[in-house]
Amino acid sequence: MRNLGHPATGEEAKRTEKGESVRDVTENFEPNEIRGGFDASGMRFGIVVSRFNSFITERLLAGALDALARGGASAKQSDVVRVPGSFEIPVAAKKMALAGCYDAIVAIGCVLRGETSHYEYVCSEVARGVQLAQMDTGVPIIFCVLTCDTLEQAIDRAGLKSGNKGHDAGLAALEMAQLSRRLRATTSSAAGSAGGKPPEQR
Ligand code: INI
Repeated sequence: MRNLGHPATGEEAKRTEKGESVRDVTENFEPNEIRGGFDASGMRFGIVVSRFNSFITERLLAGALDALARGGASAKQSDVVRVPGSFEIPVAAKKMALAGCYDAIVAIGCVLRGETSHYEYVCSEVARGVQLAQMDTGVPIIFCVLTCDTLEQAIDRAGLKSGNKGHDAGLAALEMAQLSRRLRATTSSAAGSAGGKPPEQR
């Protein structure tokens, strides 16, 4: 009996409904892969940095700028905006995204657990706010806000034992900036060839 709506298992998994082996049909099947590279040409980047725990955030910023520079970005292609604390990152990042001139934005902060529940509020709101800002605007906003129990954990992630998370964020910004441009180009040409109509109206 056919197993409708469920993933095939065992021997079934190796055959299509017509009985061809899966390998036969996928051998010459090469889908378009749309990827972002790490080339900053023609791109503009925004970086929002929290001054709170600046001992850490300035190191993360240096890491992010290093990654952008290695991707070929000049200083003129990158704008740095400073905010008091991580809680203020989302509003600044969203305003930058709405300006329409940035290909990607990096949000840099460091929240350290204290004795009260303040940490939880700041962490959850900065994460939620950054995600909302990128989903509302469609501009990639890279989340580089360390949320650590101790200063030592933060130091490790700002260039000591665990690399520099700012550098990782800079690379993610390069990749997402280019991926976004490519997706825009691909999806607009696909929409053009389909008469600009969504699938259900074709
Ligand atoms: N902001 C941080 O970025 N990191 C912290 O560890 C932190 N702590 O622990 O309080 C912090 N608080 C300030 C907060 O982000 C706001 O700037 C403040 O509440 C004003 O809105």
